[in-house]
Amino acid sequence: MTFLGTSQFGDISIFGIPYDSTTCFRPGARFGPDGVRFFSENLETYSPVLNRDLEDVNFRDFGNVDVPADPEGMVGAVESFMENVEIPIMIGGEHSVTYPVVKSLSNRYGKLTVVQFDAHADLREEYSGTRYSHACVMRRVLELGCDIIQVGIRSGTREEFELMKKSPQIKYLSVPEKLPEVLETVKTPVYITIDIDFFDPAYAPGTGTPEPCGFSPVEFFETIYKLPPVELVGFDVVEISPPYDPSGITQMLGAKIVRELILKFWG
Ligand SMILES: [Mn+2]
Repeated sequence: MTFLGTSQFGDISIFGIPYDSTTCFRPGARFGPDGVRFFSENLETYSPVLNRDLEDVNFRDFGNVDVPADPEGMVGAVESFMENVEIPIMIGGEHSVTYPVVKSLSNRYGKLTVVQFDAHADLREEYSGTRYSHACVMRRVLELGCDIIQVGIRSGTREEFELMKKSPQIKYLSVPEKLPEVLETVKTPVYITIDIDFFDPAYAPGTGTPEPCGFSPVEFFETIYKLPPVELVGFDVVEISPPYDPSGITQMLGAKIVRELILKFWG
């Protein structure tokens, strides 16, 4: 199965990374890519808000990357896969899978700005014995020299929140509304990573570590529609866990995010 409306060619490449080996609480995100593809079938290709249609966009679905269970092996496998990808649209998998994608892009483009929609800071130096845990992903991204705009973070350690305040590379937005204005001043290529737990668990219950007091899909999409025309070099949606999503609404939200972001930037 491929993502809704997929054509045979194009520089925009959807792929999944079915990986959740470092998940600390409840695994299941490995089923995210195929779950999002399945629910995408229930979406229209046309976006009434954007007045654009996926049928007018050339993009491919490469299927899923074959990744080993060990974190270093996963990073290596995704990095080699990325050599054949022009514009990555990645469906996770747990959040650790964002690192090798951003690493490949930062080797290609130099300095990047990474916009992170997430409930958790993901800035730990190490977690459960690995530096590549999903709880460390943005710390690793920071080490690549990227600037990070963190949106909606409401969970983390005291040390993580102190790092958010003191690091000149990090800008923290407690609410998404300010993002369009902040992105106006960004001169580097931009990558967007969306951890589905950014949303309130009421809207996105199907995730490994749900965190109360999150945001609504309406708040998110209103922000996305207002974004300035930055040089977007890729994006991902991660941490969707179908086993905890019996109604399918989280996977459906993931599919809609993919459609709207493609149409907003490449439609
Ligand atoms: Mn995360």
